[in-house]
Amino acid sequence: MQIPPAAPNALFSDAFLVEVAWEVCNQVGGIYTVIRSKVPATVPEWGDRYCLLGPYFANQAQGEFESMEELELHTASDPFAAAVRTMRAAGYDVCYGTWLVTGSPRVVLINPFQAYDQLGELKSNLWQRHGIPAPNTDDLLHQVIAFGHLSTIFFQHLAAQMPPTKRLVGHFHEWMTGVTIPELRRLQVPVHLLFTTHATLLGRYLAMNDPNFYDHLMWVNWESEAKKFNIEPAVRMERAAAHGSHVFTTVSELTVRECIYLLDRIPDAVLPNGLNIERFVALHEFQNLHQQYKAQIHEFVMAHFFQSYSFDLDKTLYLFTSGRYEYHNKGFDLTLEALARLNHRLQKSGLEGNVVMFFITKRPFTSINPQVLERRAMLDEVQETCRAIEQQVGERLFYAAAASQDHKLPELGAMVDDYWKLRYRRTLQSWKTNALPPVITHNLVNDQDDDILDFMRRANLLNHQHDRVKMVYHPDFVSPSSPLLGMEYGQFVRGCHMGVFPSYYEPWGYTPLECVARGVPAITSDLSGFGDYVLQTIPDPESKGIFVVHRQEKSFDESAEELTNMLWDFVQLNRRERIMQRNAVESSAELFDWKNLRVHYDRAYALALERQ
Ligand code: G6P
Ligand code: 1S3
Repeated sequence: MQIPPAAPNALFSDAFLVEVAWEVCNQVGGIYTVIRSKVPATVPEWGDRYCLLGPYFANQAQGEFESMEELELHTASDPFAAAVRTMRAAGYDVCYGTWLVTGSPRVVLINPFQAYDQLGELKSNLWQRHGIPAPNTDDLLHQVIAFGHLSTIFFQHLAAQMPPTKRLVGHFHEWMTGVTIPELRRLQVPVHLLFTTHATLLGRYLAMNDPNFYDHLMWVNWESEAKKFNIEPAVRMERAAAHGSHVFTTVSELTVRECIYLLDRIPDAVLPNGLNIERFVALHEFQNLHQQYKAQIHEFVMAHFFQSYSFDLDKTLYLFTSGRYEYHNKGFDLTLEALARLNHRLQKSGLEGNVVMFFITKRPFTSINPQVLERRAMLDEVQETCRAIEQQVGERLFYAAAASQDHKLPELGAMVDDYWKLRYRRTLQSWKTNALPPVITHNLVNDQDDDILDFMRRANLLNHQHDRVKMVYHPDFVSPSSPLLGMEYGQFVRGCHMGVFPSYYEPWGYTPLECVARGVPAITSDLSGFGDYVLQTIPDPESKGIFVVHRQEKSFDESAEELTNMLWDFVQLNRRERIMQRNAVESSAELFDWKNLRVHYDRAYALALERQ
């Protein structure tokens, strides 16, 4: 992989950096992962000269943020603390402390609601000074405007606290924080400004609504489209930030195209996303974890399917996709089509084994399907009965062995009490059913109008016994407190065999990278920033277990066939080959470590410091 030369560190020794994001101590989506995972690589470079800034939301900050003691704040000598003190003296409610994540960075959080009484004036200023309209009905916009105003004040105070020989860099992520940029320019506050867009707002809307988005991109009239989708204020904020910053960046070459056509500015740099990769000293450890978490998934699968029919778990592969519910953008449509084709091929072939495919996403639901819960509870009952029998037989066998004269293994069935024999039979009798295993684990609010379910019904992919590809649509994120898949998302990923993410629109896309970081092979697409980056930087990515479906200038059918072939090849690997492939995936994870990718940020900061 080509890594650009590092910017000389001396460049930054006289600079302070504030990184501003809506998702600091406030998890919403992918930007949280960017900011949080980058901290351990940023802090060693910037040290005490680095601070994050975000909005304060009490519920979200709880557990993420630790406030600095008053006494410590009063005596702290850094300019961030000094700016917080002067803001407080001016009557503002500003928190200063530590973000409780690896790297423990300093963080300033400002409650946007304290400026709500000035919203009328702030909106009118926005319109008059920057031509940004703001309706009365959108509360997110209100929060953004209020936070933008308070962040501007923070930067004014901070700039005033900077020693004369020191320089200040402000790095703003996404349109929600970008509204500060044109104000800082208007007020001529001495800050070197960077703006990073992680996706253009309009691009996402257009991609969701236009099947030929990439062909039409060059001809889009941003203003009329923004009005059509009712997102004009946010789009204007995004444009103002992109045009007002000294250095404008985005996360992938794909988003560069959107920036050019939808924001009318060519980004100065691309800042690819990384992760904080933690590798085990012993290679077999991550393989053991796969085995351990796969056993947990086995339990779910037994509960879900075995009441209706059973299959050999040792010959079952677990595939999954996950992410925001954007049926077309996330490539759920392509994945389903390929799975239907794979099912057909497997049925025709003489190959053994099954595939269980998990769709992990978030949809409004009323409850977990009681049938699914009941299946789980009944499996627990089967397990409890087996354990009781095991214990009874174990104790009696031990006694019989110690007392034995003839060294023969006694009849084990005779060692079980009638009570447990009957309970075993009763449990198993009520365990079996003729009903098919449900394809969805929860009761959706609107089950009649769901694209994933629609496809499964149309394609008759409904978990029949003869289906070789089984479906589990789990419309909620995986969490340790769930009674179904009670595990962390990362553990679930480790337990699976492959992640499938052939997105149509994906500025970067962390999901395949999260697989790679855990040594799990992944499928991505050349329309996702990550896939595009892989194609450009990794020779022969397939040998590293990273597969890129070609979607650029390909029809849906062609891409579906390519994806089917990838899955087909994967299901034919034997265990040894899968283990070797996982080793290869895991060994390539380091390429995506922030320790290597941070250099792109360094170069952007160096450029911003050159520009005034
Ligand atoms: C890991 C474990 C092995 C296990 C294998 C199963 O490598 O260390 O003990 O046999 O996983 O791999 P599979 O791809 O069949 O789940
Ligand atoms: C965006 O979050 P999203 O899921 O709305 O930013 C992420 C981080 O850069 C990126 O991975 C993703 O593709 C974008 O879409």
